[in-house]
Amino acid sequence: MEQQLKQLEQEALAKIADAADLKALNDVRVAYLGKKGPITDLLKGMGKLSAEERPKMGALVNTVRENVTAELEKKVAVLEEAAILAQLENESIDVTLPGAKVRAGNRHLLTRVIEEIEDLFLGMGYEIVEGPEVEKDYYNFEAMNLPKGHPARDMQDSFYISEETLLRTHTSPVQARTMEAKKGEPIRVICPGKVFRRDTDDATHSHQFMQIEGLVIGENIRMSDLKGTLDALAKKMFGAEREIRLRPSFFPFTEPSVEVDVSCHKCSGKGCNVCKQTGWIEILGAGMVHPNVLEMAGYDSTKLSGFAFGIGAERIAMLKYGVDDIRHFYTNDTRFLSQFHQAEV
Ligand code: FA5
Repeated sequence: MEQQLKQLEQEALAKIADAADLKALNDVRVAYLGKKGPITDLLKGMGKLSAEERPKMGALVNTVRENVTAELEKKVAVLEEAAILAQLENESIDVTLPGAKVRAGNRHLLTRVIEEIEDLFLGMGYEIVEGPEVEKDYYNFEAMNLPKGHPARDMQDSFYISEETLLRTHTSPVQARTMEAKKGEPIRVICPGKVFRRDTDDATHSHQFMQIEGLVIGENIRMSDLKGTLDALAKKMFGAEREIRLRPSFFPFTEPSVEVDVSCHKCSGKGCNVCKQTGWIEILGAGMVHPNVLEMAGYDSTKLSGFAFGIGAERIAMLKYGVDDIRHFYTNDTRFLSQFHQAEV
C-alpha cells in the first residue's frame, strides 16, 4: 500500500507539472483528491490494516495529500500569474499609434467677415455700437426721415409686432439712437446687427440678414471722406487693386445718396458671370446724412455734417468667398461651414 501511495503521488505530481491551464489543473485535483479518487479509496481500505500499520499509513496518506495539495496550489499561482501576464500583453496600448482625429469647431464665415470689417473700422478710430432688434417705428422710420405713410417705407417690407413696434428692417435706427445719446457731439461708429424684411428667400435675399451701419458726424465731413472710407473698405475686403464707383441713388435719410460698386475681383473689371458682365458689383448704400435726420436728433445741420453707409454683410461674404447662395449661411450644413476653416481662409 505504501508503494501504491508513492506511485500515486508521483503520478499526481507529474500531471500537475504537465497541466497547461487552470482547467487541466482542476481535473487533476478532482482525479486524485476527489471523493471518488484513488487516495480516498486507499483511506477507505485502511480498516483492513493491522493496528500498528494504521497510524503509519494514515500519516503517509496525509503527507501525500498535503504534498499534492501544496503542488496544486503552487501551480495555480504560476498559471494565474501567466494568465494575467498574457492578458496584459494582449491588452497593451501602443502609445505611439496616431490618435483618432478630432475635428475642431470653427467660427462662422459670416462672423469672421463682420469681425474683419470691424477690425478695419476700429483701426480708423470708430466705436462699435449696437441697438435693439425689436425696434420702435419711430427710430426705424420716422427719425430716419420716413414719416408714417411715406411711400419709401415700401422699399423695406416690414414685420410689425404692434402698430409702433417692428423687427428693424435696417441698422439705420442705431444712427438715430446714437445721435440722441451723443447730444450734438461728433460721432464715428459702426453698428453691426441682424435685420429683418418680408423679402422672399432666394439665392441673394434672406428674410433675416446682417447689416453693418456706419455713421460719421463732425465738422466739414464731405462726400470725399465717405468715398475714401469706402475705398479703404473695398481694398481691405477684396484686395489692394480694387476700385469703387458711386452711382446716384435715393434713400430718404441721406442727401445725396449713392449705391456703391466695387470693381469685380474675379475679372478685374473686364466682365464675367460674377459681375454679370458689367465689371462692377454693388456692395452697399450710402450718402451724406440728411439735414432733417441731423435736426431731429438735435444736431445743428448748419454747423455739422456727416456721412452714413449700410453694408449687407452676407453679400460681402458671398463675393469674397464665392458663395453662390445666401441660404448656405443659415442652414447650418457642416459640409458648407467646414470648407471655410479659419486656418485655410
Ligand atoms: C438700407 O438698408 C440702408 N439703410 C443703407 C444705408 C445706410 C444707406 C445709411 C444710406 C445710409 P438697402 O435696403 O439697400 O439699404 O440695404 C443695404 C444692403 O443690405 C444692400 O446693399 C444689400 O447688400 C443688403 N440687403 C438688402 N436686402 C437684403 C436681403 N433681403 N437679403 C440679404 N441682403 C440684403
